[in-house]
Amino acid sequence: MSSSPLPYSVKDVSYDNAKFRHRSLTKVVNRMLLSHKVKRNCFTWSTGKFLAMMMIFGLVYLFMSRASQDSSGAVRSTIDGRIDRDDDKAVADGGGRFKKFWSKTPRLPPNLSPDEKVKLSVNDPNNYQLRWVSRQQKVKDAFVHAWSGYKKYAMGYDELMPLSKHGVDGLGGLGATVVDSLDTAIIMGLDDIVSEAGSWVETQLSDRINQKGQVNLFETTIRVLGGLLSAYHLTGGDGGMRLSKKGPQPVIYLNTAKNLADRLLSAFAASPTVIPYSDVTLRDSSGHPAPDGLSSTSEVSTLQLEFNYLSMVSGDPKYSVEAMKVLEHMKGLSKVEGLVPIYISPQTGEFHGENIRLGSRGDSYYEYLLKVWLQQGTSENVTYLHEMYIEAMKGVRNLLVRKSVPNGLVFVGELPYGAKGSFSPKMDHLVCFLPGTLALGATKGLTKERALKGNLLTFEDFENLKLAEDLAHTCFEMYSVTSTGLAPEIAYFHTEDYSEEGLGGGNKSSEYQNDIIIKHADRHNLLRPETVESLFVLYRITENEKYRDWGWQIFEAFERYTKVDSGGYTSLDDVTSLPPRTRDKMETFFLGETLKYLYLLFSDSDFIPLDKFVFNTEAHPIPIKGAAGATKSG
Ligand code: DMJ
Repeated sequence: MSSSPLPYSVKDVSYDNAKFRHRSLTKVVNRMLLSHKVKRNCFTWSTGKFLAMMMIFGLVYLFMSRASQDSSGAVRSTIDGRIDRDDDKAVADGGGRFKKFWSKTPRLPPNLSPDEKVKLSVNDPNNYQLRWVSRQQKVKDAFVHAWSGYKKYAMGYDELMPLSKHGVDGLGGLGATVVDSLDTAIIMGLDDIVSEAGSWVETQLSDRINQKGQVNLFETTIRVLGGLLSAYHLTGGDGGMRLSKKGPQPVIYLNTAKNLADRLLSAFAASPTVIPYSDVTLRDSSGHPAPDGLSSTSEVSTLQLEFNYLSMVSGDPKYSVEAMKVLEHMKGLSKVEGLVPIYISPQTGEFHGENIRLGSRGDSYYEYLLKVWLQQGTSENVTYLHEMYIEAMKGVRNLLVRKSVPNGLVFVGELPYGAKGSFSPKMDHLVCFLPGTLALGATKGLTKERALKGNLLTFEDFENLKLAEDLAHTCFEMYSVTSTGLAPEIAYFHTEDYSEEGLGGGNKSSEYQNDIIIKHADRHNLLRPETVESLFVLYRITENEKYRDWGWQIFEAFERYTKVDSGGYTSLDDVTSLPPRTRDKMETFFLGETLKYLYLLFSDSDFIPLDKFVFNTEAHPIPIKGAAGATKSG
């Protein structure tokens, strides 16, 4: 018996599924009718036989289309949306019906548990959204781990020593970790922690404030006062977001903040000028200068967001009035292209010395020039702050920005002897707040795309945004260049005028191994937030995914080298050696800032948006006048 050729479609299935998918029904029937054998029969058969054959074809066709529709319906109800859509297309196309009829029963995915499904989807490179949801969850887990160590061994102390498993009061004894962590827990939706921290604040903090001794005005303002005010707003005070219903009524946070700020005001009252002293004794509300009589420039100019907001919500202007006098006074002082020395005297009201830097004691002066202007809704009364900020950033670009050799990393150095003295290619990790501030200043919290569309960027804004991106890259490379993937406290940069051999970060595969110099005394890492803070702001503004990827790499390095099994995370002594030597301390800003910024880096961009909130220098969000309100929760 001679074998008859297979119908075209069936033959095709075995060797070219793709081609088959694209054939239309008409084409397939035509091919069948015109196939060799059918052609011959058409010429030899009678008209009756021919008509009978056509009827059979018709019946077969009807049967097949029915079967195909049934089968596609079943598939639609059992498999995921992507296959569903393919199916719809196939049903609309007549060729698809033949395919369903002839092809094998579709293979359905195995029945997976929800967890397995998330794992599977996360590994799918296309599944961008789920990947970041899962990474955000990892950051949340890290926060829970950090808090659990603190709660177990150090509840009520300022900080946890996670290796020796006890607490220490390095900030005056106001339970700084509790208050610094509170709004992070609120933001992450960790209700149990909000309850624990909130009830500690309600039952313990006022007594501490009434009884404790000496505290630093700046540290207490940014961590404790800032933390209380954010908690107040984020739990519904001042018409805020009500992210958590746990813990005390918001007014408890506000009253505690007022009690604290009333005492902190003594640093202003005791000073002969508008520049406050650096310290306060809480129990008797007295202000005191530092032993050398000087205040840090950044410290006296980094109180205004908090004091302004307290005045706004309490209805008492005194806090804002005192704090703003500092900035108004600084406006009139002479500067070097907008840059200022890192010390100021409360006795004379003048800057002291010539040391100019954006690292310790200088940093947040520049940050608050911008943020206080933003907080006040860019009102005309504070335009001078924006002018001071713009002038200072021009000064940074002219006097402090250089490129390293051989690979051209852009960095911000220092002028320890003023503008006429020599340049130092030293950059503190603290300077890594600057990329975020520059980007925020350029678009005022809008995305770059929106700012471009609205034609809102000036020449200065473009320059600052470019510098922000270059510096963020450098800050990230300060991590990548080390063996642990974690940045040192201070880096030096190899330039035409400066080099030192044998002080690399230890990661031989980094292309910047010769650009970055890390001295022995600077190799520690205190779990600081500045780089991830800038990555968060830059991601929100540029929407460039690389900033999220960099943040994730940094988070993984924290997980690998700083996590302590019994609870908490520890600072390191040397990021260039493996395994790294550890220090026994978990700083409060790891919970208040580092983990919060990582969490927000991986969150939706309309959660705590940058055009409605400013973050104080300790990452406590404060609403912008007239802008905050209806914001997405979760
Ligand atoms: C924090 O307390 C604040 O971010 C401050 O402005 C600088 N230092 C630490 C974090 O590194």
